[in-house]
Amino acid sequence: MAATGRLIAVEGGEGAGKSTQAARLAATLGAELSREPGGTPLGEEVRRLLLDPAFAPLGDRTELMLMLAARAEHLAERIEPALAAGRSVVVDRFQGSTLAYQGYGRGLPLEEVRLACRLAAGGREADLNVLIDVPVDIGTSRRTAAPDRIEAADGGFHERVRQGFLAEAVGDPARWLVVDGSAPPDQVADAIAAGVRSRLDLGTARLS
Ligand code: Z5A
Repeated sequence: MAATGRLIAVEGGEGAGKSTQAARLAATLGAELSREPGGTPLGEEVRRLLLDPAFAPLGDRTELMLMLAARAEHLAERIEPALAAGRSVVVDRFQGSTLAYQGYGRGLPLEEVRLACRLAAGGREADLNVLIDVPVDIGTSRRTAAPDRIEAADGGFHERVRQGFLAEAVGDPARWLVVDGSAPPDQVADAIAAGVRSRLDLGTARLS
């Protein structure tokens, strides 16, 4: 295990398989598993409000600020203490989702979203962002429940989100790993393990 914990974010659109793969990666690494929005009692309450269709339409800046309030608490209460104690954290969504959804998707100015993210996170960024990429129609076809407030946005929104994730990954290849999420789950897990192994020094025995 590395002396300092690492923060790995698993990112992607709806139905990409993030929750499935984040849990598998955390188990493989012996890392803590968490999610955003959420991860703390306050964050889970904010998540409930954010996803509730009863609050549609919600202002784009309101949505951004609620996402970031949940993140600030998540970092203070869980992520920073874990990293400081040498424990790695795998988080199901993080800053990449804010850029993709509130920036590219909702259309808030990207530089403002980046600035707000830095403020909320005290500059903390994921050491590695794993983007599980799937076409929007494949992700939507995996839906098993009624759409929440954000899932209910139109297909154009979700396509902008997908292209936004890909643009972020292309723009910062050292911090992003892109895997094909339309492959079977075991194949996706193998691609993620191999990519994480090649990018981060995380006790490679656990990933072999
Ligand atoms: N959001 C935001 O706007 N801004 C932010 O800053 C943050 C978040 C942090 C809630 O997130 C919303 O918050 C999200 C973005 C927004 N809204 N949207 N859309 P969430 O984590 O709940 O997101 P989600 O995309 O709605 O989760 P999801 O639909 O549950 O998808 P997933 O986690 O990517 O997939 P999964 O649960 O692992 O799998 C879904 C189904 O597909 C399940 O039946 C699996 O068995 C199946 N599956 C998984 N992998 C495969 C493969 N490889 N093949 C076939 N089937 C598969």
